[in-house]
Amino acid sequence: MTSSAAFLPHSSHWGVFTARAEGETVSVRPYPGDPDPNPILDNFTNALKHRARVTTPMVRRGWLERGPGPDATRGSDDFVAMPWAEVLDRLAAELQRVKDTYGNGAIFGGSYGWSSAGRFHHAQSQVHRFLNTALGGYVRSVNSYSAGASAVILPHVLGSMEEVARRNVTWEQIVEHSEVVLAFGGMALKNSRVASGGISKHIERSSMRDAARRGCRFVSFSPLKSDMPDEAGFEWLPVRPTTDTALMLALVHSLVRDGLHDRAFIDQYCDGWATFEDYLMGRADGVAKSAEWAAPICDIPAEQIEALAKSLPGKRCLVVVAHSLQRAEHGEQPVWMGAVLAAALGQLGLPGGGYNYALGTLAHYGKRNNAVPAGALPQGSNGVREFIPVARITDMLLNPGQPFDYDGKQRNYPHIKLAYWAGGNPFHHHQDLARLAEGFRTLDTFVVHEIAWTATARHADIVLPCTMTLEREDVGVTPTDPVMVAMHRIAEPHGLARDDYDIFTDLAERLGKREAFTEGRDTRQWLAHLYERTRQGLQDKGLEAPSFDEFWQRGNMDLPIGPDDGGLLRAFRQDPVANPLPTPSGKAQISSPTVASFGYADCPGHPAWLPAKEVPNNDYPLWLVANQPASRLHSQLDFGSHSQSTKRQQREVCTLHPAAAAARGIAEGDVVRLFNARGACLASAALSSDMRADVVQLPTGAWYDPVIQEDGTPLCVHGNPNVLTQDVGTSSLAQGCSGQLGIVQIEKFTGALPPVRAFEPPAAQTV
Ligand SMILES: Nc1nc2c(c(=O)[nH]1)N[C@H]1C(S)=C(S)[C@@H](COP(=O)(O)OP(=O)(O)OC[C@H]3O[C@@H](n4cnc5c(=O)[nH]c(N)nc54)[C@H](O)[C@@H]3O)O[C@H]1N2
Ligand SMILES: Nc1nc2c(c(=O)[nH]1)N[C@H]1C(S)=C(S)[C@@H](COP(=O)(O)OP(=O)(O)OC[C@H]3O[C@@H](n4cnc5c(=O)[nH]c(N)nc54)[C@H](O)[C@@H]3O)O[C@H]1N2
Ligand SMILES: [Mo]
Repeated sequence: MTSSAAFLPHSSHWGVFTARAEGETVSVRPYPGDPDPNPILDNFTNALKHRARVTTPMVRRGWLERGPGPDATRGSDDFVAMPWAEVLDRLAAELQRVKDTYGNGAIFGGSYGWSSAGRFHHAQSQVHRFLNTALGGYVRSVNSYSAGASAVILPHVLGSMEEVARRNVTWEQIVEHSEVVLAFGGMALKNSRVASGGISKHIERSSMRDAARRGCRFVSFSPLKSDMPDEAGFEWLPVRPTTDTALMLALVHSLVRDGLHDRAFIDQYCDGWATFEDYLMGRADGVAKSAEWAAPICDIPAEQIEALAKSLPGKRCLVVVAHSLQRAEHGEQPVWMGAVLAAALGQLGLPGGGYNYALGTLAHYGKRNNAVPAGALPQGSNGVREFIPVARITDMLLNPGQPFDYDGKQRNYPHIKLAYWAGGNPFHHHQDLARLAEGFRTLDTFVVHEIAWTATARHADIVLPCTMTLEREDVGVTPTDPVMVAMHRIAEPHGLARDDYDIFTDLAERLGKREAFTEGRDTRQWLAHLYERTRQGLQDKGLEAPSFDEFWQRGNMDLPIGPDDGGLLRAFRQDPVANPLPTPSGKAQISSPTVASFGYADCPGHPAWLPAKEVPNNDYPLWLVANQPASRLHSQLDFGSHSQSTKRQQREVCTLHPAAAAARGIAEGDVVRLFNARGACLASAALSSDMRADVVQLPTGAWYDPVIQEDGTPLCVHGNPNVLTQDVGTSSLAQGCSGQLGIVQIEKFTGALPPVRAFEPPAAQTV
């Protein structure tokens, strides 16, 4: 039992902390050494016993009465409470039925999502391990919503996305060396205060301040001024969304025209420059990608582009491209072009210079890596080879058997009968939610483990209540933070909630595979087993290596950190023969014969300006920027007190320019309706002149709460932008998520304001 007196250590994706539960409330204190704690921690304070929690296993009435099968009432049906033993019997039988009738290739366990920070109760790892060890495999998903395009393009150009983002330029180097930081998509503190697995010290704000004080010049290219903190003392270039590649091309054009590009560097370290230069200078297509050419495309004056280009040569210059730019049509292009810009300046691999994809978007980047490893739950081996790029979920559900392109190969969508989700919220992360709901209605059975009644849980057939992180023990550690946390249990599980691990153990038992799933370990034994990897690493280095019990008693433990060595790009720069890049030429691919050989018109063999298909028009004249929320992580704990404190009239707040508002008779605080052909949502309007006038910004994460409009499309009364976003891949190459941007019209909402019911459980629960 937990003593209510002591504050005990715990960790979350938004920071390390200590906490104490008293009745329904939790008091939270950030890690004492954290200079800039994340206010998202406050979302824990009222979460434990919130009415939105799932308290008992629930089964959808239609599934119970009519059995498994496609069902149009999924998402609007009632639920029936069922005892654990009975629901697990039925679920085990259904898993066995689907496997026996259709094979493992009919089970989707993609289960994308961030779940919670502990390494053992990492829900995705748990569900994957269960499906592998107890059933023999499942159709998986590859890549992420975060970096769907960059994960595929970067290995063709420089090396793996993780290497280029995470073992590269550090904040220490920026403070010491950088003279110019060109940040495409900005470097918003709201984003860099989050890291998967938890972080103990948030240093981005002070690093930008210190670098700026030394004289480092920060330039933020973004539709929103708020994407970089004042501490950076930055210049703001409000580029038109989706057009950064044109802007970067123009910068390089200006350098090449004036002979200011670093030819010696290009000759020694780059492959395929000539092909690219033919395109850049217009020798290939008759169009020079000059500043005059780019200016009307990206809405930045040509003189400003020219002046910026001229100011860069000879300076220690770092190019940064945010994840957001590649979460859009042709998202591969700015990621590739950022690398080419840094190469043209001869900066790749220099301390504080070159190209660090995604630096500033997450607290993982710009940090040194730990010198000792951390354990991870082994996932077993998967007997199914088929996969989908993660954001093609609806395409898969609606088009079984149909072909799709991916990274040079054509594949076919599998025919899925059962989907199993634990630790993710597709009705948060996916685009075109009406279409997603249609996809889920084709299933025989949809199983979800959740802590709360998200829209995903509401669309499921079997909803199993699981513990939230505060209700269980775990080990918190991430490779880019030196503090390892013994995550103590802060409170008893709410209602009948159980750990994902215990649920899967009991299901594995029913399938005759308990031992294969558990390896005979209970939770504490697994924690000690995972910890052993780190303890061994400490011992191998001749460092103090406390036993698990001692670590557990101490609560927090400092791990040794590795050198600030610049990773693969620095090693390559120092000795390109001994340390070639993992590309076909061993050099930076300015153009790529491999990508060219795929023959994709939407992703040619060198970075290119390719206009998006969905751009503002007469009906929907504004860009929607659907970016990450400041007040929570994605949709997690949207009912938490910090997230709630930022809502107005219970709705999410959207921000638009005073000119756009005035033209529509919209005033600060009005409830507005954002709409396009796919659907609509309500939000409370805030006005800001620190943004482009053709943009309306609505963050993701308000829980989907639909009512059906007259034309049959959904109106989310709470403010979820994914009713509006389009569900298309970034290109045939990566098929990544392109949900960052959309097109909308906006009007003052004058009807009777519908209540927000997102946090009301769908049916009376019996506990
Ligand atoms: N329009 C638009 N859409 C986007 C984006 C965008 O920029 N624009 N960004 C995308 C990006 S980058 C991402 S990463 C995704 C994020 O998408 P997700 O990762 O799916 O979002 P989360 O809200 O973090 O979902 C985690 C879920 O796990 C649940 N959970 C927490 N702990 C546990 C646990 O221990 N067990 C179980 N079973 N469940 C648990 C939480 O309650 C929550 O519902 O969204 C993407 N969607
Ligand atoms: N508080 C908080 N922090 C988070 C998260 C969260 O949910 N909440 N999620 C985390 C996750 S999983 C990820 S992957 C990262 C995501 O990191 P990002 O994807 O980089 O974050 P976003 O906030 O979606 O986008 C950053 C900014 O890019 C700008 N932008 C959009 N389109 C364009 C464009 O075409 N050109 C230019 N130049 N700028 C553009 C927008 O103004 C936006 O504010 O954030 C992480 N950090
Ligand atoms: Mo992400």
